[in-house]
Amino acid sequence: MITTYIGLGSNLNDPVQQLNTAIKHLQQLKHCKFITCSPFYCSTALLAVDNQQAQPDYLNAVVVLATTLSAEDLLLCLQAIEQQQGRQRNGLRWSARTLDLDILLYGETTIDMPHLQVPHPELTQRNFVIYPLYDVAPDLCLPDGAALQYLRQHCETQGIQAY
Ligand code: A4P
Ligand code: MG
Repeated sequence: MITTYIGLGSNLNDPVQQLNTAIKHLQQLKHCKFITCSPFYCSTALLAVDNQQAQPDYLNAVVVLATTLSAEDLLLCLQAIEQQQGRQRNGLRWSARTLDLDILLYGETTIDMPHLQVPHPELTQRNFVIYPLYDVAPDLCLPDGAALQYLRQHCETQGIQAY
């Protein structure tokens, strides 16, 4: 089985309930064993340069799964859960969302396809990913050798707080 780390994010329609519902869905995923979920963090919305419209704060967390699914099949399962929870895409980058599920890491595998990049390309830049990831895997190293402990010690501390 491959250990995979899933990033959860929500800033619409009761984010606490959205994350809790998503966790239930992840616990029921076929070919997956639910390992654990991080604490929740509240963070200021990071806006895209080309979509600067103000947004509500986000709730973020990380779930750990062990799976026999391929990374591509796992992505399809995650997108189905997003759909079930009313995710809408309006064409604008990084718009507010009921639920976003990203594959942060899939074992030690590096994937660079048009529709799937793993590790998630923004992982090392985002405190709302690094904080919860560190909580569930403090000894983890990324495929390029970067230690999560180093990322946690050096990442931005502004704009994030434990929920
Ligand atoms: N895709 C590629 N790699 C992956 C991956 N590792 N996991 C593709 C999941 N999907 C991946 O995603 C766009 C496309 O990314 C998908 O079609 C998939 O094939 P999307 O969910 O439709 O759109 P998105 O989430 O708006 O785009 P993107 O680029 O994934 O954005 P991010 O990185 O998810 O960032 N601020 C705070 N505080 N907290 C947040 O969680 N999230 C975002 C969105 C912006 N600001 C935030 C937060
Ligand atoms: Mg996404």
